[in-house]
Amino acid sequence: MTVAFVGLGSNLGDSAEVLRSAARALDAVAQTRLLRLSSLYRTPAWGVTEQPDFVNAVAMLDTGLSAQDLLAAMFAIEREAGRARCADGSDRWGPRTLDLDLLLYGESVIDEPGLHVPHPHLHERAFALVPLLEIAPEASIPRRGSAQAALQCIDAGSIRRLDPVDD
Ligand code: PH2
Ligand code: MG
Ligand code: MG
Repeated sequence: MTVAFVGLGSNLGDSAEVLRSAARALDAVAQTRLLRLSSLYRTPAWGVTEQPDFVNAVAMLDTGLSAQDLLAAMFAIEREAGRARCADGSDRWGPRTLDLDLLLYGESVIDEPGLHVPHPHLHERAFALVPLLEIAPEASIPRRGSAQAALQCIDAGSIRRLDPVDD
């Protein structure tokens, strides 16, 4: 079994409900159990900033699946949530109903077409590091060091935890 961390993001539709339902779907994946789910956070869009704020969270899983099989299960959950992808990848940075990113898979370093673990941007994204550290304060990013140290290098000031009643 391997402990894996998955980033959840949405900025279309009822994002809070989309994320909670995605967490239940991750728990239902074969050989996979949801160990922890972070709070939900409202975060300004990173990259292409002219789009609505996101709601982000991180899930900690225990899985018997390979990273490749876990990723395939994540894509299926995205599709179920109504996520459409452009074949040419042109919507990569645009609004989405659900985005699931494999952030960490044990201590593994994987670089294959379509599968890069640790997630190449994890260390520079407060919207992933803040929820990750909430549920795994000791998390470390292979080849980069502690997640805590990574967060200290970036601005996390505009990440807001959603009140359970305020989503
Ligand atoms: N995901 C992106 C691009 N920008 N910004 C925020 N705040 N949250 C995201 O999940 C996010 C983003 C591409 O996947
Ligand atoms: Mg993403
Ligand atoms: Mg993604």
